[in-house]
Amino acid sequence: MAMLLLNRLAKEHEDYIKQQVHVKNPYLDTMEEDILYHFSLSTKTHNLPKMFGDIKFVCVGGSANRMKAFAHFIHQELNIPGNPDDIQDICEGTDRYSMYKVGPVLSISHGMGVPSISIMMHELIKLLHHAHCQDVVLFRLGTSGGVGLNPGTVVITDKAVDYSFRPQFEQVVLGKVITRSTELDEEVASELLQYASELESFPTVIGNTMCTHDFYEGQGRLDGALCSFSHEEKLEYLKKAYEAGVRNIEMESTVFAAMCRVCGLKAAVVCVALLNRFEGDQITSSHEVLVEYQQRPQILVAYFIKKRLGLI
Ligand code: R2B
Ligand code: URA
Repeated sequence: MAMLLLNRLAKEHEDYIKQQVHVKNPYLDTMEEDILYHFSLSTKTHNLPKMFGDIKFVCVGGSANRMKAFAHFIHQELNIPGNPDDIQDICEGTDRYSMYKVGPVLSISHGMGVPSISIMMHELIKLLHHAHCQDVVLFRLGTSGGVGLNPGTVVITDKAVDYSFRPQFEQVVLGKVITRSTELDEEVASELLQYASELESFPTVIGNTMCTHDFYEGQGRLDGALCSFSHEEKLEYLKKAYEAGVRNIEMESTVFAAMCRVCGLKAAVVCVALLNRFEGDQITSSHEVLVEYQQRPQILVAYFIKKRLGLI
């Protein structure tokens, strides 16, 4: 009997540890105050557990307007009482990022590219840690260039890969390159795929997402201010990417995946393809069409959140 109880307690403790946000920095605990500079928040001036302790889902995306729109959308989807126009930008003290909290959902913008999202992720993960959040799932909701896909197709990322199609993220630390794995949560990805088929609202595939450090030459575009390769070389690279399982190209997934993985956070990347890169480089769809495309990842993730909360 006592043994059974001990085993249960040990299991409960193990689960509790698993659900925590693990910051991997021994210096953090020694700091009297932690200023989350780019969020304009601090452990001394803000009660982070009170403000954020109930967060279960964090949705991040490049544009501040899109993440505000997502906050309004999720407010409506979760039937949260009150006027959505009263949702405040928690980071209004800075114009680096925007942050909105709607019930258990946090919606944050991260800007464009790896350096911008990586600064945001450091401060977000510390925020979740200081707030003692548990069992949090993170989503990047984004736009991307499709590789062999029709515009409007939603891609759930299987592996986030680098320019050589490797599932890893390279970071220079003290002048040396360190490599981290970019594996994402398989369960969350397959749950999302299942929900996409239930929704039947737009084409959705699962595939690898290539993350680059540039929108133009870095993604093999022929329409930048510089172009150091031919049309044929571009197509050859995209063909190789396709053969390696790449279905879309964007600019943040590898560092997002790597940081979540190290800190024990479940994460997924859901991006809509704005164009098929085999067919061109310029984004020619109308504003209205692009706005509708960008709602697709939001619709899918909102459905996931509602399922997880037992609302549908
Ligand atoms: C997708 O779209 C942006 C570039 O237009 C970039 O942030 C990304 O990953
Ligand atoms: N975002 C990208 O990074 N690439 C595209 O082609 C479209 C959106």
